Amino acid sequence: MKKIHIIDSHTGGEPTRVIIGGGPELGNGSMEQRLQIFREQFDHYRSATVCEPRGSDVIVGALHCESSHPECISGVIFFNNVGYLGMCGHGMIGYIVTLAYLGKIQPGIHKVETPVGIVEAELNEDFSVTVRNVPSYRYQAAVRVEVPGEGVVTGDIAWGGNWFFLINDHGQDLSLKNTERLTEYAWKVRQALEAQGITGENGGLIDHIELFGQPQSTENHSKSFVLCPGKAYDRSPCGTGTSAKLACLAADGKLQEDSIWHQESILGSVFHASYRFTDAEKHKILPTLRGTAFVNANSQLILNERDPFIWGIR
Ligand code: PYC
Repeated sequence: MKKIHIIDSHTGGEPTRVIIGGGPELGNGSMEQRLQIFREQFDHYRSATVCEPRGSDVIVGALHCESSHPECISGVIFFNNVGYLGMCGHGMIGYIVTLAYLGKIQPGIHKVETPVGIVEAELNEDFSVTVRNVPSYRYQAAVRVEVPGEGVVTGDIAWGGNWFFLINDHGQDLSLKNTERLTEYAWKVRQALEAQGITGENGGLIDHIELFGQPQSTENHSKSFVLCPGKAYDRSPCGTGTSAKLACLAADGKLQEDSIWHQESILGSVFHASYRFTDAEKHKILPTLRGTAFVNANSQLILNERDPFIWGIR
């Protein structure tokens, strides 16, 4: 019987399941190269870890790897119920808290290699985590898409480590009791973007849809509902989505460098975010996100050869 050692945590309500041992052997290449091997040869480890019956559509998995990059303490590959993520903000916060729980790191700044670049994460003394995400930018503003049954929807396309379509004007009630309708609406937008060939730069698939509205708390600036690639909604404010949001705010001149943006999730959990431009042309930003995660399980997945669903329900 094979065993996979996992640590579960949640970041603002959104779960992360880190594979610490017993995962696939992907070699010594870059995280980008290892992601390709993971996807092509070991995808059954992804489904065994996050899909039913051991997991659920909501769980984001993270494979902990040694990095061959001299600056990095480790590497990580994020995945979900349908595939792989370039970066994951809530997942990185959960990953860092997991490494701290295991005694592998102390408070301070740590560099981690991801398939889309090196991310700097600071474990703070209060055990919150500050993530300096990959360069983010708005690719296109005010893109119109005809959504069957919903009419024309206008949104921005932005990169925050994944591709997002960000919608302010949607007429939907952003509340927890309305998540079924929000999911239906956002999924229709996603399908319409794909059907109409609307993509991120270089044909990048837009697989995250973000709706923004008024926050519950007056301390926050905005509330979001984020639909993830596998149709589950993010319980956290979504780190890469908040990065994409900052890129749009910066491009519109609505948020100054170093000002703190409080992004509230559909649950009411919050990320504190800010940015700096990467270049004099102000084309890209470097976003910073701060949030907190809690470890809530340390366990082993058991893979029994007699189990017809040994590799998950795929
Ligand atoms: O926090 O970046 C994020 C994220 C992406 C998908 C789920 N969470």
